[in-house]
Amino acid sequence: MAEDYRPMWKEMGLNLEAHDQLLGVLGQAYTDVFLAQKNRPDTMAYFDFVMSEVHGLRIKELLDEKAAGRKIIGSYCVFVPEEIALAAGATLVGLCSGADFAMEEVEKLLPRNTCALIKSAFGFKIGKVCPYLESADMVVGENTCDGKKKAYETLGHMIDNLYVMDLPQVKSANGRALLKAEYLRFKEAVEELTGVSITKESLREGIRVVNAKRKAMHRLLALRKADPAPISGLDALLANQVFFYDNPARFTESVNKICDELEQRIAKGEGGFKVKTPRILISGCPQAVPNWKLPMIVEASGGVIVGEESCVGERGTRNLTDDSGETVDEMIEALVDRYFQVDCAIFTPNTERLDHVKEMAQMYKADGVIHYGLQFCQPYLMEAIPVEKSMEENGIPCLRIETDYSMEDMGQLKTRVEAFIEQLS
Ligand code: BJ8
Repeated sequence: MAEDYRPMWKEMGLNLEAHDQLLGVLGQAYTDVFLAQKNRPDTMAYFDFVMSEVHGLRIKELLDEKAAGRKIIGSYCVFVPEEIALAAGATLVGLCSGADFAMEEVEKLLPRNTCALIKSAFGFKIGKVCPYLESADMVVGENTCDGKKKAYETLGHMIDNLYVMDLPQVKSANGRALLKAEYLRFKEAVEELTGVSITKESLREGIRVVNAKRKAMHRLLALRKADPAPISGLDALLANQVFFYDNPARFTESVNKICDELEQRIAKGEGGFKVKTPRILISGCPQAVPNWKLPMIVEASGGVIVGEESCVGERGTRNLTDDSGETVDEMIEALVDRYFQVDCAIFTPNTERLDHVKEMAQMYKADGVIHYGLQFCQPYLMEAIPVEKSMEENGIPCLRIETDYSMEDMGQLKTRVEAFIEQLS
């Protein structure tokens, strides 16, 4: 980071010492994992810059927005509609975190057998190391898995601006009605926060901006069908991660630039990997920054990741919202239609997800699927078994991984992943 942001962090109330420690770990991991890759698209330089400024320039932008009267809304789930935030003149940022922090303190508040994603969110709050969380005027939790649902009860005592969104668990008419009611309630809460009434024009614009972001991600994913793979899974995952906190218009433009470069690479038969490198689809829990453990292992073990069936991936970005509604209510309906298709493992039954994993494996010509389950994540670990069965029935090799954010099992994971990739090639 070129500029000294310490005064800014101090003013935000961050714990400077702990924050330095976190940034040091993040910077080192980024250098070791991303900058060490070969044959990266030149346009990934934008994401290198974003990551170098992840707690710097981007936070300054958010604080400048706040100074100009714009509100910042933080979210832990892809069910929180960015379109509504944008329509009310607010900015939505993702808060899920992918690193262990202040674990001893966290385990005084949460059972040890809580998934790493939830513990990480608590660690970042306890340690006062997340400028996104500290800058948020409203933090949205959601009733999804039991772990998150109950954790928000405790988090609510630690932050005074927590808003909890109820979410359906069944894809029924009642479930859809609940989602619509909750989106209307969220719209009201955001309007109250910002003092801005959402109009059909502003909602249409919010939908347009988010659709453009998602379309750029669809384009990127489609290009990954090529062999040789034009981009590493690590770089594609990074784009999916940055999706949650970058300025939306700038993000869209940057991903489209990457796609332009990848199209040229593909036309010349070039790629980041050799032709016929074993192609892997990752399916399962979200991988938030800086959780790059599994893709790093896969791509260091002779494979290339060609898709992510994940909320930090295609589960989060697929499907656009129809913006042709004539009224706010019609557009809210369109949002509900779009989001109700998200096949998170909190739904029961959730056979759509099995179909989706199979479709993705076929579409991206994956030689195998690795199911990524965070330890203690019941919804995804439970679904890992039917996913594996469905893959077997369709002749697609599948490896089930269960892990956390620590590096202790790296050796063991590498051995298993190497053996799996060996079997594919
Ligand atoms: S829509 S996947 S972002 S809830 S890993 S906290 S499920 S125990 S994150 Fe998610 Fe929304 Fe669903 Fe997507 Fe619980 Fe599992 Fe932890 Fe998880």
